[in-house]
Amino acid sequence: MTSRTSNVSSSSRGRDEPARPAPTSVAPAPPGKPFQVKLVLLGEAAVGKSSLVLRFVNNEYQDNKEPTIGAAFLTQKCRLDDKVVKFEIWDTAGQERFHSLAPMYYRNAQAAVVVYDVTKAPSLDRAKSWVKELHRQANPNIVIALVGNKLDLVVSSGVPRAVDAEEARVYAEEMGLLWFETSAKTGEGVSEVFTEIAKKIPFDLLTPRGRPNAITGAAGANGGQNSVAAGADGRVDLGIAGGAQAQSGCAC
Ligand SMILES: Nc1nc2c(ncn2[C@@H]2O[C@H](COP(=O)(O)OP(=O)(O)OP(=O)(O)O)[C@@H](O)[C@H]2O)c(=O)[nH]1
Ligand SMILES: [Mg+2]
Repeated sequence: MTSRTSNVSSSSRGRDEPARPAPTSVAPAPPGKPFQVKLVLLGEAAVGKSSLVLRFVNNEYQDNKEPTIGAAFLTQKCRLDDKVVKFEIWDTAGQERFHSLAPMYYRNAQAAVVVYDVTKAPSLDRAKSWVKELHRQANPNIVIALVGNKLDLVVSSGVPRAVDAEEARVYAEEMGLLWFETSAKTGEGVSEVFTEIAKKIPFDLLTPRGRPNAITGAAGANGGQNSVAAGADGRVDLGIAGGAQAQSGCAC
């Protein structure tokens, strides 16, 4: 049987806001608790991390999205065969001044999405250094996806490609990573990133709702939400898109 994921609910909210009700037009979660998967996004500034999350969670896109300060926290649920996976997503700030905060967000993460911009070669170098850091310091079972974003620019806007797809794919294969090219703007490839990550999570090492597990060190039910840290300037951004209402149209 082929694996299938579908969106069952989504939210984007600040720390103190109540969870939003699940959209009504999506399938209800099957009985049983969801598997909570802590996922962190890393990558150079302006590669489109927040835009990818906004596309995945709300199926929206904003031109000229503002840089993330500290980190943003969002959740999204997907159904995968007989289980529900609840992604607890930490969208980190790519600006160098926030680098020292990153370990707080990738610590105990079960998945990481490392993003580069297909039109900016140095962003792949930065992505490679994030992969190295994750391999050195993150959970040894972490599922890592390398994602080349802004594909629309080379496909339909005539911007020259700066990162060869084959070179990135081979690198990802050698490092044991999933690899995708996406456009947060058009939505191309975005849901696949999360679908394929969900399929690779070693659920036998997790417990429903992500209770601490001796093997994985998986975060507790509120593990991610509690690990909030102020940015270098003392600010924390826990919202996205001004707390935009979650949409049911996610392509997950
Ligand atoms: N053409 C195009 N532009 C994109 C895409 N994704 C993001 N952008 C634009 O790139 C800029 C940066 O996007 P963000 O999502 O804020 O990037 P980020 O990686 O979260 O940046 P930081 O929060 O500073 O780390 C914004 O102006 C987005 O609108 C994409 O797929 N295609
Ligand atoms: Mg951002």
